[in-house]
Amino acid sequence: MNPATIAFVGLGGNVGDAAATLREALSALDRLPDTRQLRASRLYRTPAWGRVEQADFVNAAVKLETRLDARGLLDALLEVERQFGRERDDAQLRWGPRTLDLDLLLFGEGAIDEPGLRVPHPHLHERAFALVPLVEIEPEVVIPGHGTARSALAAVAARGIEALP
Ligand code: PH2
Ligand code: MG
Ligand code: MG
Repeated sequence: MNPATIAFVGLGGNVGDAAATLREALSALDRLPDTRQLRASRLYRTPAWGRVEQADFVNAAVKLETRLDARGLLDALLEVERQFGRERDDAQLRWGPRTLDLDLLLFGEGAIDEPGLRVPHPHLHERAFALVPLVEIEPEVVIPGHGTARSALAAVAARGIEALP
């Protein structure tokens, strides 16, 4: 049995009723094997980042304790994305609209750099839509190479991000 590891996952979506999708995805994450949810952020409405000509996103973050390894957790996240109708194919635009995006933000305290699996998420420290919910649940968590989540958020523009009621 693997040791228990703390992981943080970012959730996002901007197609259909993204708030409802994220709420259901949060409970799907809580049901993953050998995994339990320790904390979930509120849902936030966030302006699209990277490719701005698309609908606002809804974003959230969750803190998990898991006995899956990083690859096992990543595979489980991709499977949940598929269950929610996410299609990954060549036609999918980079940074384009999506029903549900689950990103492994942090896994334990270290860094991983393997094909398809990079932790910390390479853009985490520069994306307010990921940092705002992360700071809500764990402001002092360290993003390896970039200091705490709180200090990373202080260095980026976070305009237009609002918690949903
Ligand atoms: N995801 C992207 C690209 N841009 N912008 C916001 N606000 N939220 C996202 O989750 C997001 C994005 C690619 O994964
Ligand atoms: Mg993403
Ligand atoms: Mg993704």
